[in-house]
Amino acid sequence: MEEPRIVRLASVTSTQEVARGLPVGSIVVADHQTAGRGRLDRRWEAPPGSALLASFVLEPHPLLSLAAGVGAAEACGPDVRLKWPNDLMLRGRKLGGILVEVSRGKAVVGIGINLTSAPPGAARLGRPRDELLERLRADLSAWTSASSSAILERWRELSVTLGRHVRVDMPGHTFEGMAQDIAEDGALVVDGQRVSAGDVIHLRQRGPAARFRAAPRRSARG
Ligand code: BT5
Repeated sequence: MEEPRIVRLASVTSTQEVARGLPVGSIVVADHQTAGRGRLDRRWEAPPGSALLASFVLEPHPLLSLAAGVGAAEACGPDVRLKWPNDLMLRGRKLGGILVEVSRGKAVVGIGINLTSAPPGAARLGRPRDELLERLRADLSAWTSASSSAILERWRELSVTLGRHVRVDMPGHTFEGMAQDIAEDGALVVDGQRVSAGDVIHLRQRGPAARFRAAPRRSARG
């Protein structure tokens, strides 16, 4: 069996492209991406050397996207929260993003986190890259082997989306409603409707005190 590899690159189109050819357990890290990708064919932009840009090759898992979000949020630190599906948020601003791509029995989880600079309106973490990469490795590995109920419970605690009035943008369909819960399969439940792909926009801000408070603990279901 092919051994997992850690590939460090100065520049690459996208770490996702290199990672998809490597065995499970491999990691690709780059200083710079010339064609960094977000979800839904969007771009991920970061000046050279300013961000953690990494792709992890993992076993597929039904709640991989949520598990990766929880692991990445915990690796970043106690103030980092999750906006559905798995934007990393710091004090109401986007700190990082996660792109999960599954093909041929492997999942490639791409994570971009702003460290020393961020686009206007976004946040940055100001932590050394290699130390954060080590934490990410450990936290992703722990959360991708956790039970579904543990992943869902922790995601609910870290979420800044639940309890918010949101606009849901799906291909060909937009509606507004209350983000009520996350379903067992990771879909967001908005006014009773399941949303499993697309974007949500938070419509009304909570008060300033509530915004920086940890989400209340919810008990695990079932
Ligand atoms: C994401 O997409 O948030 C997933 C981003 C994943 C990036 C990593 S980097 C390593 C790996 N290799 C890749 O090629 N990709 C992964 P999405 O939710 O679609 O958000 C994309 C949107 O975020 C863009 O349309 C911009 O509005 C915004 N954006 C772009 N660069 C950003 C940055 N550095 N910080 C904050 N927001 C950014």
